[in-house]
Amino acid sequence: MKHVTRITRCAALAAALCGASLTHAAPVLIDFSNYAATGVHATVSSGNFTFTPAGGTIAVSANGANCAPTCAANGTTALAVGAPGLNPPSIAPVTMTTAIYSSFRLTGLDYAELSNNFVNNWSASSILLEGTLLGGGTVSQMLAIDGVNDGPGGDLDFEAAALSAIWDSSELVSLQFTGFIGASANHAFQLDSIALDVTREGVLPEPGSLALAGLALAGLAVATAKRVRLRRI
Ligand SMILES: [Ca+2]
Ligand SMILES: [Ca+2]
Repeated sequence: MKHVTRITRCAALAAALCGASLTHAAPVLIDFSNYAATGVHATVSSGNFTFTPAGGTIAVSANGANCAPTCAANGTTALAVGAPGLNPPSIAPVTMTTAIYSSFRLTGLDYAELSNNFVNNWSASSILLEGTLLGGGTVSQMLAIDGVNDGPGGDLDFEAAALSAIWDSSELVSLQFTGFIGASANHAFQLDSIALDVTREGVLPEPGSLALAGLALAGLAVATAKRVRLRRI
């Protein structure tokens, strides 16, 4: 019985030392700063996340450049989602996924119109966010776009999302974005500064932690052997 108790203590110690390193949570900011200029792409990647349209292509916009009429600008590069008939001809939804992290929580997001012109019916007036949860199920929120947009002028074209509290407790494996005008989907918009708390499972313990765990286990084994030997004498 005493032997079983010692084994249990040893296993508990190993779990305490090694288990803490198996899950790693950290903030990540997706700001598309790894792109230097405006360009059209099949997919766009930033911060170990990839944005893929259901069809067509998507773009990176550098301070609203290369747009007619003037596109929303925030002085940096941003993700530009188009619409059928535009360049890029993005087909909704655009899905954000990662091959690095096991799950993530959405903590912040900047968004804007693609253009300052709603009249031609291709720049969205709202964006639907749909998150797929780790373990199944979905969460969603509709964000209204304010229509304030003067390109690289003095107006604040991008707005910070007022995120629902549901995102605080939602561990996501993917997040989809669809631009709407009323009930009509597949319209253009921009995204930037997507803030996340990411979780990475299965990270190996740091070499220092492993060495400490090894030393602690070796120490326990020596102490146990000494006690056994002492009792046998
Ligand atoms: Ca940016
Ligand atoms: Ca705006």
